[in-house]
This record gives sequence, structure tokens and C-alpha cells, in this order.
Amino acid sequence: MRTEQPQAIYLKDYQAPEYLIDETHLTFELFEDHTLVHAQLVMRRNPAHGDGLPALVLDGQHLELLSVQLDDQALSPSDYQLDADSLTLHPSAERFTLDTSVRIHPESNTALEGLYKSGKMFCTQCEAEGFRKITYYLDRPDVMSVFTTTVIAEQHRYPVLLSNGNPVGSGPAEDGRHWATWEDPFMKPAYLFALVAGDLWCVEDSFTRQSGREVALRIYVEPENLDKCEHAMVSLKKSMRWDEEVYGREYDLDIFMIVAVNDFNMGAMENKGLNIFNSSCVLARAETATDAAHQRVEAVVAHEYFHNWSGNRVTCRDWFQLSLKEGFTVFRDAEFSADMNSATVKRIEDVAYLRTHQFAEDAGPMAHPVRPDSFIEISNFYTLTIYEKGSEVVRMVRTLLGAEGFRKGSDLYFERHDGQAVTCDDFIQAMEDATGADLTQFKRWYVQAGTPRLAVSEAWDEQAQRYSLTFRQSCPATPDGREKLPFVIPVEMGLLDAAGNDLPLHLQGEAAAQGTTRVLSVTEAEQTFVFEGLTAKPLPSLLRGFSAPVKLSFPYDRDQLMFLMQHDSDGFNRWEAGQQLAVQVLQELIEQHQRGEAFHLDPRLIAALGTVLGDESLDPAMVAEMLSLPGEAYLTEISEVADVDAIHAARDFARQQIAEQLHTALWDRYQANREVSRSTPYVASAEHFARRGLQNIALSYLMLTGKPDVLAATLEQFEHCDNMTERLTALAVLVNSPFSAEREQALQAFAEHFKDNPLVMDQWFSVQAASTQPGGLARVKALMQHPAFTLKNPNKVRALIGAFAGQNLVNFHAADGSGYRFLADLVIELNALNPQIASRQLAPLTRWRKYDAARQALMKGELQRILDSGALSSDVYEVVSKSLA
Ligand code: B3K
Ligand code: ZN
Repeated sequence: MRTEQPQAIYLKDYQAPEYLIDETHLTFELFEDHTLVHAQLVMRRNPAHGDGLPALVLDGQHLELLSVQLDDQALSPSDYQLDADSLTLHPSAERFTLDTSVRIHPESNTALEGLYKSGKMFCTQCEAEGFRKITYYLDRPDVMSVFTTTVIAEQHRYPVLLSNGNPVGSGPAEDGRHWATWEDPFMKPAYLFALVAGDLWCVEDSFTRQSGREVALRIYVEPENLDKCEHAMVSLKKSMRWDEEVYGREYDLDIFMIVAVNDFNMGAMENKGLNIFNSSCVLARAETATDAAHQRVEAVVAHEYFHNWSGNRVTCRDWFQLSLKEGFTVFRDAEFSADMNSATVKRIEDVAYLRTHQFAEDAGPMAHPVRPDSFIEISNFYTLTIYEKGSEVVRMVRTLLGAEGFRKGSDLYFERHDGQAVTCDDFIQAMEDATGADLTQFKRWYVQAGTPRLAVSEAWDEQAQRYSLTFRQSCPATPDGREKLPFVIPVEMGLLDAAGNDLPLHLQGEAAAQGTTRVLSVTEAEQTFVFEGLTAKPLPSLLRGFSAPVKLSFPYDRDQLMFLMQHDSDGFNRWEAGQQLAVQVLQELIEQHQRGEAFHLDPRLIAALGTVLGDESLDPAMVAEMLSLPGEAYLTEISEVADVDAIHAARDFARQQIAEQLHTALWDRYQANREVSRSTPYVASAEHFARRGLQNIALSYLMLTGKPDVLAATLEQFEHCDNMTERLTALAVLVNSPFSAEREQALQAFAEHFKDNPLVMDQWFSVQAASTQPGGLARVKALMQHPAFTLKNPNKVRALIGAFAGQNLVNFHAADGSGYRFLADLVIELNALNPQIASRQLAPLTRWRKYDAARQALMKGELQRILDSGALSSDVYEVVSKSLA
């Protein structure tokens, strides 16, 4: 917390470090009421930067300095300057050793950054700037050092003492204490440092590298969770194999450890050799974790593991380059998940997420480029833009270079920059050097914020047998006021004939047709591509696989969309056609609601979904995806001014109609799949995720009919299933149903059964927080009083408050502003407790521009109230002040 106004820092001000740290020797003495940290830093002047011996400014926050010594000289306070964020010294030689001792208080650290306690264990979170809360240091990613860490703690409470690298010694100490020393031979920045101490048990396995050497694999958890680690372990081994096969990357230490902690600000952290995970991203077994949770565990384990190369071996020069490691690693984990499961379904999920949430961010007050120019608080920049859009940018590089070229580029990147801290430009340079491609214009994706629009129109020349597509790109203004120059937009496309077959694509100027799907590179503000040799006007299939993160529009009519839904050879675009059809139909309903007319649903939507539902040859996961109407948040995102109530009413009406008119087909598919679930034990595999996905969406539709046989089926599933996917769906279906007695009974039974499992209780909170039944806010407030709820645990905050404000749009946006007031009160409270979580929860209020004047005024009023509430963390200050600017 600070009193002066936090200041922005700029990429253009980047300076190389004046000093380097070759070796870092740390000793931690952990006690119940404080911790002592002794650091010995072997340092030298950076020969590559400037002359003379400038002052040495070390970062440090909330540290009680006990002693400081330069070489053999103990320093007195007159030898250095100390302030709230730094310690300044005056070295007199090019090389020196600095020894400091500080006292810190992990036991009262509720921000969960630096060294803190999660339950009974000690753990760390240093990225981005948490290491400075542990000791005085050059806490910046371009200062890389070799670390040796000794941890000393009470043997009985903390039998397991871990840090990065390999264990090199351990033994007893005085007073019932013991010690362990770890050595990490790889140079790393301080943000990858980790320490864990606790009464932990571990599941052990091993992995044999392609080159033959064994790696010990360990997942450490509290004893009651030992039976929930297998899925993560299997996922880890798959990830290690995949990175060898697809990127030629081997693991480099003799041991790889994962530790699960309950109190964690995000999903997980890739500390070298010692990944620390939110328990929600490690623990999974049939009875307690849903299919979605299983898939998330697999993806997050992979993501953190992949960071060992994209992030750790090659790291970021500065935090403006964050997407260098995050965008690339998200791309890598997405490809991994696509390979392990259904690639099309994975793509659909990712695109739906990107378009709903990242597009909204890109259109709001916090919009920033994939490589930001400035920030106030770096923690605020772990965003959808850095991660998800960053991944799309890497995907486009691969689309433009082809899989082989991309692999050459990534090989060169890893080889050239191993052990270095580099920039997004270095990444692109390696891609160019390996392939000879020119990505100069492409790099605008890194510097221009905002989601480009791509309006496409067609022209058909019957006589010349020519079909042309004209692309017009533009990009809306963003708060940085930067001029938008044309992007390079790879548009993967095909042309369909009247029977739905892909036509050969013969571009004007080429000697012959080349393939039936190809990538057009749109590089100008307006550009036309002409296809020759066509005997009839074709139907275009554009942006296949969502080949660029843009808002594409083409004037399809509904019959054409239905045709594409059935015939497009690209699975993603079949889904996309269905979504566009649904959007058109829903927007019509929204307008009817606004005009006060009775709803009239275009029957073609039902017909199209009926066809999908009846097609037994389709992947059930695809059927489930196609049956899912665009969400309220997405409908909000694509509206000029979002009418919350009309969107909700329209979508509800459409769902109700689908349920009633497709009742028989839904019932058949539900029963057939429930029967398989009943007769086969739970398997966490793509095929069964798909099947259960369809079973469960069918059940949620069926309940809208309110029929007694559906209630009976729901109760049967709730009571007799063997897994959390079916149980939680049944619970959610009851919670959203009119059957209040059954709902209360099920909620109670569930809570009673799972009261000792915090992750399951999170689901219980979420299901209720997301229920759009009236009275949502009162329910959430009551749930905050539940003994299992605490504001100190980020998972609980996300489960209850995040789900309410992010998913329960009708209740959160109640016209009286009660939802906004509630969220603002919470942010003010959380600001003092955990600034990162406070600032994340704020996101829904920052979207005020999307709503009507009355709501805008209420939302802005609450933002202003937060701003006026006193000393704000830099996290909350940045988001609130930018939202009001
Ligand atoms: N690199 C971490 C995120 C750290 C967030 C710090 N506020 C997890 C990940 O992206 O893998
Ligand atoms: Zn990451």
C-alpha cells in the first residue's frame, strides 16, 4: 500500500542492468512468527553497460534490514540509503560480494506474493516482482544467477524442505530443527525462485528421456490428497514426451517437482524444477473433479512444464516482453491439448473464450498491445491479451510459415538464446532467419492494441467465371490513441460448390489451381483476391480454424449458414456457421423484446440443431458444442449497447423452444449416454468427456420443460453417478430448476458429503452464484457467511464473487446497482488483503461503456467510490483510474 500516486514505467526507458549477480546463496530460517533471510550475492559491474561504478540500487519491499556487508566490511546506516522500495549502496570495486540479512513475516502475508503461508506450509510466488519481498536483490528478469538455497526449519512441522534444482545435502540442526540445501545449476532470474516447507507427502514416478537419462518426478501434496495425483502425473509424462517429439525439447534437471497449495493467486507457477500449483490445477479424480477440471489439470501441467524451455531456459528481458513466454507457452499447451483430445473441440473452446473475454478486454479501458508500452503494476498485465491473443499471434506465425518452417524457427530460437533474457523481436528474428520470411509488417500485432475488423464482400462474374473476395480491414481506436496501420491477416479459406464440396482454388495470376483450402495473406487496408475457372458462384468458407483473431463479417443469409453447418469441410467453421446463425436469430429476439413484441423464433435454428442432434456420426463433443448457444457475455460483447435483460430473456426463450421442440431427440441422446455412464466406470478420456458433455447439455435443456420424468432422471443421476461431472451437472440443473424442495435437499446433501474437500465446495459455491434465478445477490451474500467461505482464499473469491459478477449477468447488472455496490465493497476490502485478487475482481466494472446510461452512471459511481476509498494498492489504482479516464 502506498500513499503517493503510483507511476507508470515505459518500455522505451529500458536500460540494461548496471550490475550482475553471478551467484546467489540464500539461507532461510523459518520460524512461526518471523523468517530470517540471509543472502550472499556474488556480484560484478556489467561490462556491457556504461563506465565507472554507479550506485547499486537493490529492490526490496517490506523487509526489515538486519545487517549488510560489502566484501568483508560491515556497513553502518550512513554507508547506504534505505527507502520503502530499495537499498542503495556504493561499491568501490568491479567485483564484490554482498551479504544481507533481513527479517520478513510470511505468517501474516495475505497478498500471497513473496514468501507466505498456505495453511500450514510455507511457499513462494515470485513472478513478477515478489522476490523483492524476500530479500534485497536486482529483481528483474534480465539479471540471471545461479542459486544455492538452504532452508532451516522445525523438523516436526516441516519435514519436507524444497527449493529449485537438485538436492545436495540435508541434516539435523539444533532445537529440533533440520536443514536441506538445493543447488540449481541453471542461470535464472529471481522470479523463478521457489521454496516450499511443509508436512507434505509425495507421489513418485520417473520419466526416461529420449536421450536415455531418467528424471525423478514427484508431486507433493497434503496427505489427504495423495489419491488425487495420478491424473496430473500422467499428464506430466505426456507433456514431457510431447515436447520431445514436437519441439525436440528435453528436460534438463534430474528431478522435476510439483507442489499443490490451496492458497494461490492464479493457476500455477513454472519455478525451475519446482512448479507450485494451485491445488485446483493438480488434484483430480473422478469422484471430486469434473471432466473440465481434468482437462484443465492436463493443460496447466503441460503449460508449466513447457515453460521450462519457453520461459526458463529462454526468458524475458523485461516484463513488457511477457507474451514472449506466455503467448508462446499457451500456444504450445493448446496444441498439446489438441493432440491429446479433439483438436476441433479444443479450438472451438479457445476461440469462444477469446472472443468473449479477450475481445472485451481489447475494447475496454485496459486495452493494450501484446507487447505493452507501459504499465503501472505488472501484475495487472497477466491478461487475456498477453496470454490468449499472444498465443493467436504465435499461431499466425505458424500459419504463415507452415509447420516445418515454424519448427525450424523455434529450434533456432531455443538454440540461439539458450540461457538468455530476450525480446519478442528476438523471437520473430529467429523465425525470419530460419525461413527467410519477412515478418516486418506482421510485427504490428505486437504493438497495436484492439481487435481488427475484417469486412468481406464478394463479386461474381458469370461470364468470366471469376469470383472475387474483397477484404477491408480496420481497427477501432484504443485508449493509447495510436494510429492503426494494416495488419497481416492470414485468412485460411475454401470455396464450396452447390453440393458442399470444396472447389480447387485457382487464384488469378497463378498457372493452375493449388489445393482446396489455402491461406490468403491480407496485408492492405483493402485487398481483392480473384478466383478463376469456376462454373457457378461458390459459397466461401472464411477464416477456417479461426486463422486470425479478428472480427470477420460476410453477408451470409441463414440458409447459407445452415448449408455451411452441414457441409463445410472445416469442423471449426461448421460450428462457427451455427454460432452465426444463432447470433442472427438471437439478435432478432432481442429486438422483439426491446420493441415489446411477443417472441417469434426463426424455426430454422431449431431445424439446424435438430439435424445436428440426430446425426449419430458426429463427434458427440461437437454436437454438444453446436447445441450451446452463444453465451450472454458474448452477446454483450458483440452489442453496441448491451441490453442485459433483453439478452437474457431472448436466450432463455430460445433455449426453452429448443428444449420443447427437440424434446424427443434430446431425451434419446440423454438416456443413451446416461446408460453408458451407468454401466461403465468413469474414464478420463476424450471419448468419454465428449459423451458426458452431450449427456449433460441434453439434461440441462430437458429440465427447461419442467417435466416430472426429467426431474426423476436428474435425481437418479445426482444420486447414483460415480463421478463429479454428472453429479455437479445434476446439481446445477436442479439449482436452476423450479423444483425448490429438491434443489435445497440436493444442495444440502452435496455440502454435507463434500464439506471437507475445499475444491468441491468451490464448485458448490459457483453453481449457486451463477444461478440466474431471481435473488442472486442475496444468495451470494448469505453464502459468504458459510463456514467454508473465506475472502482470504483466492479460489473461494473466484468461486463465489467471480462467478456471480462474471457469469450471472442479469443479477449482477440489476438495475438498482446493488450488484455493482456489492462488488465495489468487496474490492475495497480485498484491496487491503490481496491486491492482485482485488484488481482481478474489478474487471466487470471496467466494462461500463457497454451498458445503458443509467447503468453506466452506477458503475462509474462505484469505480469512483473505490478510487476515493483511501490508500489503494497500485494494482487496484491502475485499473480504476484507467477505467475512469
Ligand atoms: N507465469 C505464471 C504467472 C505468474 C503471475 C504473476 N502474477 C503462471 C503461468 O503463466 O504459467
Ligand atoms: Zn505461463
